Amino acid sequence: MAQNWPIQRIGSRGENVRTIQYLLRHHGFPVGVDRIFGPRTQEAVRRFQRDRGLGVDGIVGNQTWPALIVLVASGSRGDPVRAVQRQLNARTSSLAVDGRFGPQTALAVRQFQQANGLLVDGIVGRDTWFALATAPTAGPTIRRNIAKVSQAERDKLRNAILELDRRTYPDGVSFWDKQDQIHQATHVHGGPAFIPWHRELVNRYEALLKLIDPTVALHYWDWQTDPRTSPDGAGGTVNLFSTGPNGFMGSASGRAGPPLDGLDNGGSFPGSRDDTGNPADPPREIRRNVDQGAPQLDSDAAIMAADDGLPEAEQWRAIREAIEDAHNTAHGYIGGTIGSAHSSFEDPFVFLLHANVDRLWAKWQREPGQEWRLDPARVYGDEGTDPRILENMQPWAGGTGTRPWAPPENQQQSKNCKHPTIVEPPRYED
Ligand SMILES: [Cu+2]
Repeated sequence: MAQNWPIQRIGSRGENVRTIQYLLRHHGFPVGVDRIFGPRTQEAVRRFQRDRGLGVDGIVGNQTWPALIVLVASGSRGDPVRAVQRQLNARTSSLAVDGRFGPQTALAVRQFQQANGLLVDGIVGRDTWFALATAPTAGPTIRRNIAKVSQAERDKLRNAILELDRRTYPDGVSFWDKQDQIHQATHVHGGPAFIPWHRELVNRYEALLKLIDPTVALHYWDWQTDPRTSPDGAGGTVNLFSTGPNGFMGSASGRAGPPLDGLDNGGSFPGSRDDTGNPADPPREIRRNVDQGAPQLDSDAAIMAADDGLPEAEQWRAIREAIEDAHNTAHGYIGGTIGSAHSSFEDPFVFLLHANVDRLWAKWQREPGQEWRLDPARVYGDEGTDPRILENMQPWAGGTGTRPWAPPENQQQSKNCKHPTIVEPPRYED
């Protein structure tokens, strides 16, 4: 198969330029790594081409790309690994760009290979380099009100959600079914870790969605609105519980059904997860029992005011309790599968709800004049020394036996609620 590598020349910018700069450095042609293909990069390319007996034109295309790339695999070190880590981060990963090809990088490479239909071997050879140079990269992720984005955007999200059930971890559990297993293995409700733990869950889920489609974002349901008639911002309304193969989240009452019908066992108990206890089997049924009207819960402004007048050390506890309370009401309002903490992550709608939980935390963190709420040492106030804040988050730290974060894959990642990737709020548009 002829590979048409993306042509990079003077004036080009972006991740591929940075990759070329890293690779030039690796081959002994030092150049700044700044993502801009300027005269110095051009000159380094010319010298590289002369050195390799290639046509000397200062342009990186089908001739020069294959000469620049090197095999990168577990144990590799240096600039080529940095190039791979940067490319992966431009999609979905949040790897440390440390030039060391360890287990996290290997996992990210395998996920990228899986998402792009490549041989899944965790080795960055020619085909994987080519895919890294050509597969779409993610734009900045901004989570928006799901009723106010375009129909095409909702369709894209739905498609990615469904596709996650077709990709599996090494234990045979699909990326989608894994979410329920994670939630069941880890009980963090009603305490200081509830909101940060769910931020990690939501971020990781969005990263999986981006493996399928790098342009997708995990938008949120504004729980002040009836999800059947949520204002679209243009004078109309959107039914988030639209049904049929081209619908969004399926029915608001009874079994969700199409388009989510592939995610449950059609309502039948035999062979369901509830019957076999096997997380790889679908749950019996995704059910809804949405109440009349909109949920009866505090306005965003009232939630944001929950900590007013309190000393800094006590503000976090007040706000997290107010958010969790409203969240509990929202779960009960949707009812059915989401109405029970035990089964709520069997229904994809839960992520739209939890993106809203996270949005409110982010909103509070970004209130003007309150920069301390972005500081890991201060954001949790007097709960900052609570063991539940300080212990590494499970199951990703490998402590619950949940694969692939436990043996035999051992892809554990240790971070607690103060980790910068937890405290730094994702971007939301109100
Ligand atoms: Cu919840």
